[in-house]
Amino acid sequence: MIRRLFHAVLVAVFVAAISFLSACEASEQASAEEVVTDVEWFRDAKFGMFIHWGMSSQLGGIWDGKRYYGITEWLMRRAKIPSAEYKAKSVEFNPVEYDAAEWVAVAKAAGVRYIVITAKHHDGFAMFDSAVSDFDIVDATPYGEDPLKALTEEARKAGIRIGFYYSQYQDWTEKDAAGNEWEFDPDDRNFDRYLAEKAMPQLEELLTNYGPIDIIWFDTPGDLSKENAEQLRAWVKELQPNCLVSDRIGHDLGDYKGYNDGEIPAVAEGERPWEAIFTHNDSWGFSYFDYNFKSTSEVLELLISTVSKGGNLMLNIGPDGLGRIPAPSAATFRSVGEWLKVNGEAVYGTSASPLGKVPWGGITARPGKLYLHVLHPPADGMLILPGLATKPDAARVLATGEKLKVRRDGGDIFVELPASEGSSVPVVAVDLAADTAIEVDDATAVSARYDGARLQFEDLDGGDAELAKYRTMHYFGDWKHYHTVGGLTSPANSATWNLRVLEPGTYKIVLNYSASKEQAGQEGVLTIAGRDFYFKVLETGELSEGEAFSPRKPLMFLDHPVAVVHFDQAGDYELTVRPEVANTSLAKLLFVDIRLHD
Ligand code: FHN
Repeated sequence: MIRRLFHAVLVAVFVAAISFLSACEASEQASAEEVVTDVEWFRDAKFGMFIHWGMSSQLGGIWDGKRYYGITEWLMRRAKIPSAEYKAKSVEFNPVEYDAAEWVAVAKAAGVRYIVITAKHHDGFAMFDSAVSDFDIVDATPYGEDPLKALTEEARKAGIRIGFYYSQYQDWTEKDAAGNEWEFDPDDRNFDRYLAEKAMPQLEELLTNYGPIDIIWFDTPGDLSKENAEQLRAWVKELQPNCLVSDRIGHDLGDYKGYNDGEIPAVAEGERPWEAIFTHNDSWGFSYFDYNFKSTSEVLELLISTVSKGGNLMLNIGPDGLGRIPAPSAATFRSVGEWLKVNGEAVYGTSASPLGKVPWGGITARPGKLYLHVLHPPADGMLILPGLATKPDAARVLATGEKLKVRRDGGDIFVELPASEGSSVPVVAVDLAADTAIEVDDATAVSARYDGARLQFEDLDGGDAELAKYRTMHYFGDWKHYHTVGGLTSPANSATWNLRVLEPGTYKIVLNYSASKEQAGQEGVLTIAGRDFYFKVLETGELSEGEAFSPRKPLMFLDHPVAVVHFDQAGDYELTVRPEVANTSLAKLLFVDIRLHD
């Protein structure tokens, strides 16, 4: 077992002090040419609200009586609607029930620290008063008002940062922009002209007429040149030096890192602040037929998974054509906010977990403290803190202040959560002793109290497996991401996990994978506690001949039990998976489950 020794508290305090000093130095040194944007507010914000709202919200995914399942803000492109016809529909967009104060009240109650709203999406419709184009909410609709004015004012009053989404590359009503090949020939496109005549002037409006704007959220950079992306970035910074630019400006020119829609990274890359972007149901814009709204616990799980890896979660809502936030979204955001009201200390301004993987939830940290977010409370309440070598000074339930016992058992430290702890997702605040040492424990704890354990790519301890990422849609555009263990092409390639079995027990070992026709039939072997268990990969899902993988079809994952193992004593074990003979990559292995087998 590999163990790395860190003096976490000292390191954290030192790092915080250094970054504070460098921030001060940086701001003193910043000259007019070299703009240094403050990203620290963003790093600390942790929870944001994304709002997709435009004239497509009125259509809600329906055109000419036909339902277009999937993300509704793409309706114009999916139905290949001619610009003139689409534009003519703007007379039906009359969001008379829009109430900026009410939206901000929901955001405030939810505890979000920033809001990003679509100022212009790919359909080219401006949700603000634009002198550059008449295709905007003030000039082209009976509503005739600028909703962004009220929203920015209300957000600022509530102390919530505000950002504008701006589609810089796709604009389906403009022949010089990208995305509308059903009407315009891409060879005739003059993108520089589009930038000069529409995108840059509209950005100037957005960054001049609404006070300080915290983020310009660019999207789908496509084949936008580096020069164009630099030009856009420079323009934003010239107009508002403190405005952050999202990652999807392209060419790695964003002020922070962003991941794909609906993706939490297996392992966050680098030191930059980052954002995971999810929508509350499966569509970004309002849909008449998408009811797959995440529950409060699902949102909390997303939030905790993100913040325990050091990132921010920006969660989207899609208000309807009248300007109403869908009731399930308002309710869920509000109840997430209830949780944050008592547990916010464990979220805002925290950093990633310094410990190894925990089977009961996630951990966040700040100097001298750990926060244990208990998503899956074990029946006996014993929360293992893998890698903590020094017994903490104290532990208490954040919501109630109730003091909890901290116990050392063998080499491990456990916090005892009372079985009676009623709150959904309780959080425990742990005060670390001044000289706390953290040994990053790479092994995954296996115990009956956690019903076993799950091993994923990010938990690998050895071998030479590679991260194989797949994304597929169910309906159009509702991307699902899978981080699988790949690269197992020969017996010499193995995926290895270290296990720390906490007490004797019997477990069933289940591989969860997806396999194409090509992968099916290959033999693999799982080795544990010195025993080899052979298996043959089963085909999952129907794929047409020669088609290994299609991002437009759901990937089907199968539970394939391959072993029952009895550990007759607690201790360290190694589990490996490898192909028996050289072939194509063994399978798209999503996880290995070690399930209690009583
Ligand atoms: O094409 C857009 C989509 O409509 C939506 O705005 C999402 C939100 O992140 N961004 C693009 C796809 O990644």
